[in-house]
Amino acid sequence: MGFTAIKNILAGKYENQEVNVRGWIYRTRSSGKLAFITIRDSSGIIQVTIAKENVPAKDFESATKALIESSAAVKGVVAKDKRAPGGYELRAKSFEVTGNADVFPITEHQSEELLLDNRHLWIRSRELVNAMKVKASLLKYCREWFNENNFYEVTPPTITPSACEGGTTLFEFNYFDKKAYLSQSAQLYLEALIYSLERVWSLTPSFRAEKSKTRRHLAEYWHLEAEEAWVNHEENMKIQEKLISHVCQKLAKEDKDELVFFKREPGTLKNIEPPFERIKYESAVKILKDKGFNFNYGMDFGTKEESALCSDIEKPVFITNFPKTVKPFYMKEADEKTYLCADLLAPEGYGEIIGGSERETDYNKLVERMKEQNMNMKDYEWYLDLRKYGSVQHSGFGLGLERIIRWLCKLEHIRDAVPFPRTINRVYP
Ligand code: NSS
Repeated sequence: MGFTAIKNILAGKYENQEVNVRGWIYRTRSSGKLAFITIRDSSGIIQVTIAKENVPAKDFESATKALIESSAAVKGVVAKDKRAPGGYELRAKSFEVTGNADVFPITEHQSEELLLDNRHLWIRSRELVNAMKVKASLLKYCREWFNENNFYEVTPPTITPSACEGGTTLFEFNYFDKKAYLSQSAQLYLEALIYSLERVWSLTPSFRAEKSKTRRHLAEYWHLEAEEAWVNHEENMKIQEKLISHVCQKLAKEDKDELVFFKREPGTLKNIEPPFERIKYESAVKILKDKGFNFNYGMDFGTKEESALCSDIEKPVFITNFPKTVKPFYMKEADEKTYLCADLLAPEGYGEIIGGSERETDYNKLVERMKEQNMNMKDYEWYLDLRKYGSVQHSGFGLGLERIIRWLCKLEHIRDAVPFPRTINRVYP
């Protein structure tokens, strides 16, 4: 007889049947001849009732002695019981403690720091379990969308000789006595790959030495990036709209329990359908001024400005045509002052989740811009080659997975969108 997932028992599929369940002790309480032990597996939590006379004597003894987070395998009969959390309980016939736990270092109401020090254990918490489930679904639906839309998944390097997003957030390391950097973005490599495959996407860790402490920056995050040949700025935004909408529709349909756990009403995700509003940076500056911000044309948005721009909207919004002074060298110009680019801001004040643009295809313009920004041309020779051998119009974007999870799951802090967060003052465990 195999093992049954707790979720399926709670769904009412096994009433009065004998099942085997395995998992970890979540809560435990006993009084004389009766023990109530809740067991959690990856799918849910169920109460097990152990009556002393119904199980072997050694089982009762070890079950009542076992501390929370001990692992256990239980055989029992499923019974409907209103008093049990979830409406069903398991009446044990046997209860084997398969791995005894020491006193668990995490109890209720712990400090944030203690939880982070014990992250390897805290990832068992319901909040992190549910966030990880939503993330797994998000990845599944993104992959599904790219597969259905003629994109090739590719595997770019994460060790790089140069910056993509400017030198200030680069992690440098010693690479066989040469300087190398952890990748900030796969973009430049994806740009090279479109000449082979036309439409490509990749999922890689990206690294940013972000020196400020914020609730939306990680030093290591998961970056989903796409690059498309023969695609302009407007079509690039349409691709993003369709991808985000697909993911939201699927989550609203397939992942209700996890969303509701985070108080995310699935209906709000169903509404996320194209088109998303497009607001030019210039107009965004006016909006901010009207809201009382001391903000001038040419400045970059910080957390507060972004939040103000997306706090009372229900669908994501594109902020387009940023001034050249606040964006990297590779974007195609819209006019003398601005680029053909867009940041996608999530609703409810969560801020930027995607950055994208059409790319500069003109060799001379790129060289000129790189010189203006004092970039080391030698490091980018290969990238400039791409403009020499069959340059084509192309565009792309990068989506921060943890940023999206933070929005979808209404997380206070981005670190809970990743099991082992890397931030300015934390690299352990
Ligand atoms: O810097 S981005 O805005 N753009 C790029 O890296 C482009 N080279 C992507 C491309 O076109 N292929 O970063 C893209 C997204 C951004 O919108 C955020 O969602 C996320 O990456 N991002 C971050 N997430 C978490 N932590 C940090 N520090 C972070 N930085 C960017």
